[in-house]
Amino acid sequence: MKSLGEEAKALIQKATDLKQLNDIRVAFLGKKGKLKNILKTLGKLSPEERKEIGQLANKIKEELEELLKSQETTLKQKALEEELRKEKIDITLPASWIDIGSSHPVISTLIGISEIFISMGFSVAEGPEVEKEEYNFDMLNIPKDHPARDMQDTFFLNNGDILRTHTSPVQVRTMLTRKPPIAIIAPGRVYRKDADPTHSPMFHQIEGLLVDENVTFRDLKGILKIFLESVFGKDVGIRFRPSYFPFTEPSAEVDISCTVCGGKGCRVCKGTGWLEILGCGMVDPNVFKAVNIDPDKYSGFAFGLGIERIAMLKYRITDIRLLFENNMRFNHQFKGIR
Ligand code: FA5
Repeated sequence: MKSLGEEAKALIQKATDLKQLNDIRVAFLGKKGKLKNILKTLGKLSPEERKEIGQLANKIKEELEELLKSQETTLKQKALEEELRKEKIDITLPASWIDIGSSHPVISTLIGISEIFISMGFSVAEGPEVEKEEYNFDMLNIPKDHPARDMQDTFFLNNGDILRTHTSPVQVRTMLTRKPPIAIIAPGRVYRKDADPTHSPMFHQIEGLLVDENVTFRDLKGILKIFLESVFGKDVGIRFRPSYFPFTEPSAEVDISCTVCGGKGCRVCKGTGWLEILGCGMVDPNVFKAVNIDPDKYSGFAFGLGIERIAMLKYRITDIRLLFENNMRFNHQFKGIR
């Protein structure tokens, strides 16, 4: 029995994992274990011998149990240390790169321009991109045979509606629902059958409309001068050139001195030193009549500008299509720029 105890102790101390330890426990102390087997033979001994051997068996059992317990603690501790070692995270390794998004240059230009007009007291109005011909053309004094209505220029839907070709229908919608004084801007997407380095089939415009008593062309010039100087700087040259829009009379187009050559003449401005930037004019009395505003009492001005055109001039982008390709290497150049 003593040598059995020694054998068990040696095995317990050599055990390298918890399973081995359990096998040893079963082999020596289990119901059919070696110690139990010896105790079964005690019947053959005298009562004194039985007592002595019984006490010895208990002592060996207690010693083995104690040893098993302490070895189990040691092995559990070892297993835990091994697990922690495997799961250890090396916080000195560089982290994987997380790319943080930013505003698209068209959107940041749009927000920047809107903020300039909002600071002058204009509020923001919106209208639908799928529009009625009535609002996009008729009520803006654009005759039925005007070339802009041609299938070549306008996207028509099967039900006769169109994709708005400019933001000017928001003027009509606003004047139908609100009475003067009115001072709004209407930013949004517009659509035309156009595609080349400076024209895109979908682009953004900002419409401006101010209606009140005694509004003059001078007010229009003043507001646009403040706006253009805020975007392009105080030194920018500004000129108003007579033009024609069916919904304004008189009408003008506004040019700024070329942002690339500073007015000397280059490829971008086609040698003229000037770049066209927006259309504008005094609201035509026929438009006022269509929306039930008295043209003898009220006057107003309107303007419309292309956001992409302004973004291109501001950031010297030479092809409008770059703005819509979503090439991240291109877009990232404008991170944090307003
Ligand atoms: C108009 O759309 C008028 N509604 C502007 C207006 C409003 C005039 C109120 C008077 C009063 P126009 O077609 O010129 O005008 O377009 C205005 C601007 O949109 C242009 O100066 C140009 O910057 C931009 N633009 C026009 N077509 C495209 C296109 N296909 N892609 C990108 N920008 C364009």
